[in-house]
Order: sequence, then C-alpha cells, then structure tokens
Amino acid sequence: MKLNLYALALFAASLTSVASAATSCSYSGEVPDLVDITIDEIATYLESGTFTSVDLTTAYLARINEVNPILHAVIQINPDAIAIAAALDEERKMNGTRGPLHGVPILIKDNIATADKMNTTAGSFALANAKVPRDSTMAANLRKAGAVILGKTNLSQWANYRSSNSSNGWSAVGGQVYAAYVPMQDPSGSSSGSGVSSSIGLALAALGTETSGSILSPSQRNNLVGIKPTVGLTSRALVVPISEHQDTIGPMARTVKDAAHILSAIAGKDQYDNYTSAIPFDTIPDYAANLSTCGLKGAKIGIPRNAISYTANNTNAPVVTAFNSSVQILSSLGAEIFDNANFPAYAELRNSTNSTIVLNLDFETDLANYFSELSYNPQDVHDLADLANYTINDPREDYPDRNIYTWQQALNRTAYGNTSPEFWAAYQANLYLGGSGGIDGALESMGVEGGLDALILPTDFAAGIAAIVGYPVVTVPLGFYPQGTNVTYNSRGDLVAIAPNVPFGLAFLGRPFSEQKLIQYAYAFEQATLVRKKGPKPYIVPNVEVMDGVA
Ligand SMILES: *[C@@H]1O[C@H](CO)[C@@H](O)[C@H](O)[C@H]1NC(C)=O
Ligand SMILES: *[C@@H]1O[C@H](CO)[C@@H](O)[C@H](O)[C@H]1NC(C)=O
Ligand SMILES: *[C@@H]1O[C@H](CO)[C@@H](O)[C@H](O)[C@H]1NC(C)=O
Ligand SMILES: *[C@@H]1O[C@H](CO)[C@@H](O)[C@H](O)[C@H]1NC(C)=O
Ligand SMILES: *[C@@H]1O[C@H](CO)[C@@H](O)[C@H](O)[C@H]1NC(C)=O
Ligand SMILES: *[C@@H]1O[C@H](CO)[C@@H](O)[C@H](O)[C@H]1NC(C)=O
Ligand SMILES: *[C@@H]1O[C@H](CO)[C@@H](O)[C@H](O)[C@H]1NC(C)=O
Ligand SMILES: *[C@@H]1O[C@H](CO)[C@@H](O)[C@H](O)[C@H]1NC(C)=O
Ligand SMILES: *[C@@H]1O[C@H](CO)[C@@H](O)[C@H](O)[C@H]1NC(C)=O
Ligand SMILES: *[C@@H]1O[C@H](CO)[C@@H](O)[C@H](O)[C@H]1NC(C)=O
Ligand SMILES: *[C@@H]1O[C@H](CO)[C@@H](O)[C@H](O)[C@H]1NC(C)=O
Ligand SMILES: CC(=O)N[C@H]1CO[C@H](CO)[C@@H](O)[C@@H]1O
Repeated sequence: MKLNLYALALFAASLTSVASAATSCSYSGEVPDLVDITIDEIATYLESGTFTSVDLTTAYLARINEVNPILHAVIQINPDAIAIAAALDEERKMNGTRGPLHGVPILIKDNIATADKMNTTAGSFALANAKVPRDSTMAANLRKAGAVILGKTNLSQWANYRSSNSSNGWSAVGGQVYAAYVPMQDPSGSSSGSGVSSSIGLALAALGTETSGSILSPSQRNNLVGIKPTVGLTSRALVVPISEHQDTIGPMARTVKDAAHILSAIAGKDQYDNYTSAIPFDTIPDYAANLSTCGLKGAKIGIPRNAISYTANNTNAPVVTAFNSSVQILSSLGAEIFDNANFPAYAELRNSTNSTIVLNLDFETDLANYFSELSYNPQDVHDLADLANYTINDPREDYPDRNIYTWQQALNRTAYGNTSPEFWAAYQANLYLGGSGGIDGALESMGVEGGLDALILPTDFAAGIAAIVGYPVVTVPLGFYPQGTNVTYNSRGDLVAIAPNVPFGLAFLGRPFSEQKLIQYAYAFEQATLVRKKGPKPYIVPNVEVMDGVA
C-alpha cells in the first residue's frame, strides 16, 4: 500500500487553496487508478475488452486484503464474487450489457441481508449464521442491474443504535473501522466501512443506510458523495432496521454521477415494503442522465441561517467559512440565493425529545419484525429484551464497557412499540418540526411562487431535521480542515475526530422525491469545484490496480 505522508504534509486545506491546487493525475497508463475510476469508464473498458469483470473483481479483492488488516472496513468477502463476475462476463459476450452496473463490484453494509453464503449480522454475534428467506430487495436490485456484490462492509454495530459509550465504526464481529485521510481517523458512522471502502477504491462504491446521518456523515468524512433518499424511494425489506419512519438505503460513491447510477438501480416500488407505494412516478428516473454543469442556473436555493447560528462553534468554524465561500460559487453558477430562509420552529426542535421516542418505539416493533422474518435464528433472539440479554451475556459484545443505554431507554418506557398512543403523538410532532416548522417552512418562507427548489447547509448540520420527516439530502465534498486545526478525539479518546485534512461536505436538502433536482445541483457544484480530486489524498491507498492482473 502507499503511505502518502508526503501528500498528507504538503496540501494546504482551506477551500480556496483546494480550488487553486494543481490537478493531480496519478494514472500509470491508460486506465485510471481504482481510487478514481468511474462507472462510465469501467463500462467502456469492459465493453472494449481492456479488462473483464473477473480482472476487476480480482483487483478489488487484492486491494481489500492489502489494507483491511489496518482499516477493518470490510467485514466479509463474498466467496462467490469471482464466479458471479465470470458469469456476468460470459453474459456480456453472449447477450450484451444489462446497463451501467453490469460487472461492477459494489460492497453493501452488513445490515443489508443476502440469501447467499454470506452472513448479515449488523455487526452483532446475535445474528451470526442467521438466515433470511430471500435476498433483501436492495441486494436483489443490485444483482438484477448486473452488479457484483463483492462483500459486506463493517459498521457501527446495530447502525449505532445500542450504546452511549461506543465508537463510530466499531462492531463486535468486524472490529474497529478507521478512515483513510488521517491515521486513526474516526470514520464516522454508522455506514463507516461503506465510506472508507468507497473512498480508497475497495469497490467501485458501496451502499449505506441512514436513520439520522448514517450515510451523510461518513460520506462527508470520507470525501464522498452520499445520497440519503426520501424514505420509501428505496425498499427496506430485509434490511436490519432501526425505524420504519426514518430508515432509508442509499449510495456512497466518489462522484455524483456514480451515486446517481446506483440510485437508479436500487430505487423502486416493492411489494415487501409498502412505504415504497408513495413513490410518485411509475418509472424510476435515470438520475445520471441529463446531468449538466449548468444545472444550478436559475435554481432557487435557500440558506436556513438560523440552523447554522445555533450549531456553529470554534471547532466547526472552518466548515462555516468554506460553506460561506460555496455560496459565492453557487451564485456564480447561476443559482438565486435566498439567505435567512430559516426553519420556523428550529428552537422548538432543539428542545424536543420526540425523535428519541419515535426511534425507541419504532426499534422495538421493527426489530421484532426483522427477527420474525428470519428463516434460521440460531441464537433464538426474538425481540429487544432477548437482544439485550444476549448482548450482556456474550463477552465478545464488549459489555459493559460498551453499554446498552439506548435499549434500556427503550425498554424503560411504559409504552411498547410504534402502535402506542405515545408513539403517534411524538411522530406527529416530528412531522411538524421537520415539515412546516422545518424544511417545508423554510422552502416557503421567501414568498416565492411555488417555493424554493432546495436548501443548503454544511453537512454537519443537515441530517437531523431531514431524518424526522424522511426527506432527501445529497452531500458532496466541500473542503478539508486546514493546517493548524487542533486535533480533537472521539469521546472514548481512541479515534481522531477532527484534524488537518479531515474532509467535510455541503448538503442539498429538498422536498420528498426531489432527488433528481438535488443530484443535478450537487453535480454542477462538484464539476465546478472538483474538491475531491484536487484536495489532500488519503494517507493510505492500496497498490494493486486492475491492469496488474491482465496479461
Ligand atoms: C442470453 O439470453 C438468453 C435468452 O434470454 C438466455 O437463455 C441465456 O441464458 C443468456 N446467456 C447468458 C450467458 O446469460
Ligand atoms: C458468519 O459469522 C460467524 C461469526 O463471525 C462466523 O463464525 C461464520 O463463519 C460466518 N459464516 C460465513 C459463511 O462467513
Ligand atoms: C404496511 O405494512 C405493514 C406491515 O406489513 C402494515 O402494518 C401497514 O398497515 C401497511 N401500511 C400501509 C399503508 O399499507
Ligand atoms: C434526458 O436524457 C434522455 C436520454 O439521454 C433524453 O432522451 C431526454 O430527452 C433528456 N431529457 C431532458 C429533459 O433533457
Ligand atoms: C461543535 O459542533 C459540532 C457539530 O458541528 C459538534 O459535533 C461538536 O461537539 C461541537 N463542539 C463543541 C466544543 O461544542
Ligand atoms: C427550550 O427550553 C428552554 C429550557 O427549558 C426554555 O427556556 C425555552 O423557552 C425553550 N424554547 C422553546 C422554543 O421551546
Ligand atoms: C414534541 O414536540 C412538540 C412540538 O414542538 C412539543 O410541544 C413537545 O413538548 C415535544 N415533546 C417532547 C417529549 O419533546
Ligand atoms: C439470558 O441469556 C442467558 C445466556 O445467553 C440465557 O441462559 C437465559 O435464558 C436468558 N434469559 C432470558 C430471560 O432470556
Ligand atoms: C466507556 O468506555 C471507556 C473506554 O473503554 C471506559 O474507560 C469507560 O469506563 C466506559 N464508560 C462507561 C460508563 O461504561
Ligand atoms: C432504566 O431504568 C433503570 C431502573 O429504573 C435505571 O436504573 C436506568 O438508569 C434506566 N436506564 C435508562 C437508559 O433510562
Ligand atoms: C487550539 O487550541 C489552543 C489551546 O487550547 C487555542 O488557544 C487555539 O485558539 C486553538 N486553535 C484553533 C485554530 O482553534
Ligand atoms: C474480510 C475480513 O477481513 N474480515 C475480518 C473482519 O474483522 C474481523 C475482526 O477483526 C476479522 O477476524 C476478519 O478477518
């Protein structure tokens, strides 16, 4: 592997210095490095026969073997990956291509179930060797599009719904994930391994899941584009849940266009998840088509400045500075900016514990439903009480050091589950706080006919309000903490949370099912800034490249 300490030391890191840094181009020959290659490029090379899907899959597996002993980003490799790639190569020869994902290796988070030789554990031994009756719809949709499911990514155990004393990216089954921009870097979570894998090319990209921030946050910390789709655009069937009202599955990729290709492949109505019946169109858009560098022209973009004022502090000051510079860039690209498009009830939202109630009660119901769907349940765990007991008694689960505070909070409630009256009141309050008191309120606040098109925020501040109403957010690289930033650690003191060269993002928020617009805006911003390409490089990147194995 390359330990890129030179790059780490060299690069200055404010948005302005990033924008003026020389374009680095580290290709050796015609084919781009796997840390940079895109889906469209892979499709061209597979079509021309420059390399095969077997070559590509072999290279990614070697890359995982190089760095996983240090980064623990991948929890499990699909033992059938090469055979699947070979079949897809054969099919391409005989019958042509299924589409842009044909033969492309993708990793999926270990809470997205597959009915194959792999485990789906959410990082817990409580689910070791459990079986599901069929693939999750996400896995099935990827396979249908021709993707090679290369393996599963490590994660914050139970998607970070267990402990008040754990660390991002830790799971009992997979160990501790580290990100690749700074040694010992906090990968954020809970889609930690998905973020790290995508950032250094352990697969073309990865799927993550989000309840509140679990795609957006690791995407920004790993210098990625992350799409957190509207709840209901992507099916949650046979995905280990937290909350049916907030959970959603989306792509984490190095470019907007790659993320868009993957979203088109996974989105759609599903008989196994009736929230998908809210999708307002009959055919899923080709989100990667028609992307234009002029895509921000005429877009009406609001800034909920009150959310920034409430959240800004000394630590995140460089993020706010870069955000303010990005507003100039959006203007210069033709966007019409509306500052102080504030969230009307933001002060109430910050006082509210309604979201804790919704998640506690949804988790009880939805977790029990997931267990009930297993076709083989070797640990005989059926509900949250069983899971708490299991976790306390299996020393590999690292209890009591990593406590089960969140579960105890849920079990301590007098109400049980999401059909209780307490649940409904809290959920209705959330719909107000995130909707007319939140995102809808901000979009309508400027007296513009039809409302604004979207809102922007630093990704740091964007997840919570969209989470409680299930609205979409797209994050795109914005900048890096500059040299001179004080190093801060996570609460356990074992991960570097903030330091020079740690990446952060810009978030576009919008109405339900407005992904096409948000993707278009993110694309225009990405193409104008190329923050990921021009900024500091990861300190650790695997060496193996696809052409190494091609005779
Ligand atoms: C090609 O398509 C035909 C007709 O759909 C199918 O029977 C055959 O199995 C396909 N071949 C491969 C290699 O997938
Ligand atoms: C599933 O996970 C358990 C626990 O880590 C492990 O013992 C078992 O070998 C795994 N199964 C496969 C097929 O990887
Ligand atoms: C969706 O499915 C769940 C469980 O299968 C059921 O309880 C609920 O009533 C359904 N909702 C709608 C809107 O059909
Ligand atoms: C988008 O792209 C498709 C296919 O490339 C094309 O048929 C369609 O007309 C385009 N739509 C718009 C609105 O530009
Ligand atoms: C500053 O705000 C960030 C969110 O951007 C938060 O994670 C962090 O804990 C805050 N730091 C302090 C010292 O309050
Ligand atoms: C938020 O809580 C504080 C402290 O309890 C209280 O003083 C304040 O009025 C509350 N604000 C709103 C908007 O509810
Ligand atoms: C839930 O939100 C509503 C609306 O802001 C508020 O009146 C209520 O106090 C909140 N409840 C809790 C438990 O935070
Ligand atoms: C708790 O777990 C232990 C050990 O796994 C088991 O023997 C016991 O029966 C469980 N208790 C309950 C109440 O489920
Ligand atoms: C939290 O974890 C730290 C680090 O392992 C440990 O020292 C501490 O005792 C734990 N705290 C609690 C309350 O469990
Ligand atoms: C749950 O209730 C027990 C017993 O009253 C208490 O000791 C504990 O602190 C509570 N835990 C949480 C997370 O609320
Ligand atoms: C870093 O920490 C020192 C000591 O706490 C403080 O004086 C200084 O202002 C901090 N620098 C930045 C850039 O926050
Ligand atoms: C594929 C892989 O590298 N899996 C590893 C995940 O992490 C556990 C615990 O650190 C290892 O035992 C596995 O080998």
